[in-house]
Amino acid sequence: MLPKNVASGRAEMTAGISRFGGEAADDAAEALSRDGVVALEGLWPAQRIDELALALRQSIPGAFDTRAPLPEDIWVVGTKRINGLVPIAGRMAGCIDLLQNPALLALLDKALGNNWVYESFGVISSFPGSTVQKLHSDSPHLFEDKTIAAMLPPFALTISIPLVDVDEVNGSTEFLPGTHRILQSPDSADGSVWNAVLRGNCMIWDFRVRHRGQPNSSAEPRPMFYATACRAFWQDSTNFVPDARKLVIGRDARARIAADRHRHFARARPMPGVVSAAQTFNRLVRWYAPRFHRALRRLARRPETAL
Ligand SMILES: O=C(O)CCC(=O)C(=O)O
Repeated sequence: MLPKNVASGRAEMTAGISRFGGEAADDAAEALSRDGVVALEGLWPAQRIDELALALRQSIPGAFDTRAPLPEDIWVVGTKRINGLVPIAGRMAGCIDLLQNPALLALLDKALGNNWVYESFGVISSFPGSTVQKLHSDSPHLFEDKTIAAMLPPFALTISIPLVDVDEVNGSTEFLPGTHRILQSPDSADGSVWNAVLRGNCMIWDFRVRHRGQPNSSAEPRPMFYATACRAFWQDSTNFVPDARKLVIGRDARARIAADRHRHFARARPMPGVVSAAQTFNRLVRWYAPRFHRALRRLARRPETAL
């Protein structure tokens, strides 16, 4: 592998994950196709990431502190590791700007075609003392019993955006490059690579590539946002229950989506509010108390004069 020098765009002979600056979408897409993982660097100012980290700490303290209660949509995924969904609304509305970064969008367009969609948005935190994760892919291959599966272009990508600088002490994500092109992936981590990731950079990987989170040996949590982007025919039924609210975008954040990029957020659901609560109540009454529901409807339809 020949990671690029971000400043010059020239290839460098250093081992690790290929790294690219914002203008190199073509080269980054090529490396992603070859290795199954790339790093994009300098996408956001570190200060912006710090602001969003603070907003997350206020909204979901459990993403930073094991003693804080975890909201319903956050679950434990290993020793001292959590993964969960984060609504993009209110304090977290600014996350919508992360997902619209031009360099990121250019790479996603190249890798997934023009009609890709965001599928989920959340946070993965590893806490002090977390141990190494099991090697895994984020999803099995499509058509996994056919040789062609390993030749197919990506159908889904994970974008990870660390909220703190990540290094060998607090634990980066480790990859086996090229394993998205193998049907029977190895269980050994021989030949794995990893990079330190500074705030403002992100890693993008193919759902099929083998990877794992390294242990967090520091005294601080290591939270990172993640988003899934995928082709429009696919949805993540491996990691979520069918009715999970994988991508929630409030009105405030929705108003910040560029007109020509709305299609990528087509799967987003609104924040639960009075209307959705009334719809849920209506559905529950219809299913579990149909006679009462019919009576309510009759009452609602009665002409005003009869009241
Ligand atoms: O924590 C990490 O570095 C990677 C996490 C991961 O791959 C996962 O939870 O599926």
